[in-house]
Amino acid sequence: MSRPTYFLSDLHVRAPDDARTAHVLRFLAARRGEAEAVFLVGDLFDFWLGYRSVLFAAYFPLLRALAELVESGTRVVVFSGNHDPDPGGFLPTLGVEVATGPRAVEVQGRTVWIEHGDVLDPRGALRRAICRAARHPLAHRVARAVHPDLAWGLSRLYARAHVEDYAETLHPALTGDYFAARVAAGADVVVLGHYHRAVVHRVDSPAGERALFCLGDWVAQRTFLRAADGRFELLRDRGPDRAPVALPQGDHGPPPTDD
Ligand SMILES: [Mn+2]
Repeated sequence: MSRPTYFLSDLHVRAPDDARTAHVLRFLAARRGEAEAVFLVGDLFDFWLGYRSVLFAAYFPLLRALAELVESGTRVVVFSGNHDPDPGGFLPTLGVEVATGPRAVEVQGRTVWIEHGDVLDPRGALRRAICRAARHPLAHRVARAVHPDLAWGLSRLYARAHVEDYAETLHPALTGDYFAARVAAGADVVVLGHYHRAVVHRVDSPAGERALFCLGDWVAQRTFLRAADGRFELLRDRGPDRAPVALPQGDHGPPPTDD
């Protein structure tokens, strides 16, 4: 029997030691030797620039956790997001694979289409334009010309001004036309990050179940997708002492009480 594979996104890790980072590090540590693969589907870092010779010190615990996961025999794939559009050359030195665009992968006999989702955001042309600009190599060159300490300080201002709106449900264009097009192109399962909503959208077809999952986040949702024994389930982490709970069909925001 194959080991489970995991997908999570929008961890938005920023501090070396806050509660969010602690949850992420605990989750990744528990995957050592347990997971076949872990796909981190964008915005793993709240702010990251792929400098040639500099790393942000706040990310040392997270980078160490990724390296330890690789060393345990787990495949680790990091997708770029609109907060970390320029992965740079360091992550591959840890044995981490980097994807700067969509990827189709085979997981437990299913074809899984994975992308962060920012450049197809149906909520507005301006949002898409900003995300496309953030992914342009010239933007990365300009940003890397700023002193790293200054860039880090500016990114913290941006983070403070940027609060997720969990009231907004997923746009029907994603579960409609976008999903249909991906399935027509051969996907059995479609995985998106970026929207911070935890979405389970399963559709029965004559060829078998097809599903779209939006991964939620680790800012307020603590959600992840697990593929085990051929079954894909979106789960909510509830800490080290309680089993995660599976989310039902639907579009979910954070639970009412934080635990
Ligand atoms: Mn994003």
